[in-house]
Amino acid sequence: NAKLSPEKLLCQLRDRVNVTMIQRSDGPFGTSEWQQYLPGKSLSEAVGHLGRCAVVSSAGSLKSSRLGQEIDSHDAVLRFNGAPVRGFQDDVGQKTTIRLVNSQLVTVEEQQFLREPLYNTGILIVWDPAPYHAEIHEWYRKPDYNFFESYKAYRRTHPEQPFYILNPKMQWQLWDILQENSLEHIQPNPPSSGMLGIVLMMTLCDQVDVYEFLPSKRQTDICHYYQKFHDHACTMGAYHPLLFEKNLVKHLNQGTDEDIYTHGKVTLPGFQKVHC
Ligand code: NCC
Repeated sequence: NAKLSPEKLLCQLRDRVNVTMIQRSDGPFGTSEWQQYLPGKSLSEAVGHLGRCAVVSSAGSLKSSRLGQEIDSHDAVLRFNGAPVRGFQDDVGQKTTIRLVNSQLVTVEEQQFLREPLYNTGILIVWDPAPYHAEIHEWYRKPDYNFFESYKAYRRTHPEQPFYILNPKMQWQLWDILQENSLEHIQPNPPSSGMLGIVLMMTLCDQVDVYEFLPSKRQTDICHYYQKFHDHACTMGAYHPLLFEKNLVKHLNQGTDEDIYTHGKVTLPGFQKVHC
């Protein structure tokens, strides 16, 4: 399916996907009001150098996986949206270094987002689907979900917790590479939080182990490990080009097929370890 060798593809990802957080110098965020809200430290200053990292998808197949200890043995753990750890430690671990949330959660589920202690651990990053290769001003005027007020409200109540806004240019740089390496036309919607998080961790860590993004033998139609809801689209994708993301990640895997089958585990190198 993929057209480039894994080595070349890694170089494309490293060189063409610009993973940055919104900074005080980014156009519409240059106002004195925004200066009070955006974190002073950069993300790399906040996390430091990371060795082994784990990315934990929210898939139902994590249920009964007993991967918790293995996940927690990593230097940093990335989780998504409202994925809980309390009550699920045996399967998903308890460490949360970074939590990547979408703007829909921050806006539509604002009351829970502002109240739930789940969000108070680790570094938060929010992302919002932007128009294809939109300029930052255009996106700022018309975000998919207008999460900016909720972001500010959260920052006022948790000023010490690092909370970043992902620069939206990354999603389409990544989408272009997904499209170029697929034989079919991909729906023009941004990659899932899962895929964005994987590439984010490849910029921060020496090695990235991804759990249950490629489903193991526990594959199920249950959407999340923390809910009883069934939907095939959670694993295969509907809005997000999930199937294409998974094909790409499979192509890049440096671990074994056995690890995918038994643990849903994929191993990817950090970009600093990639030689182009
Ligand atoms: O479900 P979601 O994703 O929060 O899952 C996080 C990431 O885990 C991977 N995943 C999840 C379930 C599954 N069976 N297989 C998987 O591989 C995916 O990579 C996914 O990105 C999102 O991407 O942000 C998403 O968010 C939810 C929802 O908005 C949040 O959970 C907040 O409530 C979306 N669901 C709906 O809008 C109903 C989902 O489409 C995408």
